[in-house]
Amino acid sequence: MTTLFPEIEPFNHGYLQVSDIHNVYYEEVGNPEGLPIVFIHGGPGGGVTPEYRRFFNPEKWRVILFDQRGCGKSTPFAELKENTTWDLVEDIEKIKNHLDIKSWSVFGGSWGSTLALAYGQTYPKSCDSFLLRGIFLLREKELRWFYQEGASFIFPDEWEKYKNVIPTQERNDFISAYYKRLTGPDKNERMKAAKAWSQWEGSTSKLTQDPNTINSYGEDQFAEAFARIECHYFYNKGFFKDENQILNNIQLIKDIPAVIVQGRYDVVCPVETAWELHKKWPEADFHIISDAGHSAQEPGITSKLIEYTEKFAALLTN
Ligand code: STX
Repeated sequence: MTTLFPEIEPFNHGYLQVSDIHNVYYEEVGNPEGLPIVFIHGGPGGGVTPEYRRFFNPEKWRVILFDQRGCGKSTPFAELKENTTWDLVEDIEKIKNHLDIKSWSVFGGSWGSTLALAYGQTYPKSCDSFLLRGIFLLREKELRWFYQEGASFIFPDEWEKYKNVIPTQERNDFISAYYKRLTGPDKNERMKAAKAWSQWEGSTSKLTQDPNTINSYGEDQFAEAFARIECHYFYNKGFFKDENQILNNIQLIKDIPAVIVQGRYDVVCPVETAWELHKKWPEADFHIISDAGHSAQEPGITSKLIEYTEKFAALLTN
């Protein structure tokens, strides 16, 4: 099993103004002369953490990580205005151009896989390879599974806490009920909803529940951005015109080297979606990790991802 590379500090960081109101934080780690790769975090609204820098051999890769609009160190915090999938796709291309990069590899898990694919299909010539994990395509059945009924059957104890924030008469549509509270004027209501929403995800992300993960998802700052931004994207169906848009456009990227890594016991983004993607994209390598849930920190998933950052570094160097 391969584990994360050692802790590392950025050699460069900054802000890029991407709209009248939004400034996006980015950082670069590794080798300034190395192969460029962009890290696309999850949520939406999750932000980057120092651990995400460590999937990449720092001698081979120049890694660019950034906080998507409204989260992490990006400003304004938890802002939902001018915050859509297509805004983020443009931000990625703007960061690439700002850093004078011609093309780069794209690494993303969960919502990061959704955004990586949306970006790749918009700017295929910008992409050297794709490393995708815990596939999420934001379709109705995926949202329904996690936020309405399905995952609730596996984690009924955790579900109860998520459910109880919403009065019985509104429980036929949890996403709308949460949206109302997360965007409402009452700060207490907003934070209560934000914590319950975030901790539901924190308590279901790993094969074995980890109290530290659950607590960190429940921290005020993190929960507010994560819950508000996620719910805003899901309430708006990811701003896709057609929920099958990504699956129906794989031909745009099919010849770009790619790998899909998926935990068998992923309860947040069940393997069914990765399987459908694999069927539409047989050219991409496909790995189901037999003893893993959703998180990138699952040992089998971390190991497979690093195997591929090494493999693609060699492939792209020749
Ligand atoms: N959202 C799944 C997702 O993208 C439905 C996600 N879940 N947790 C995360 O992202 C973080 C690890 C970024 C907090």
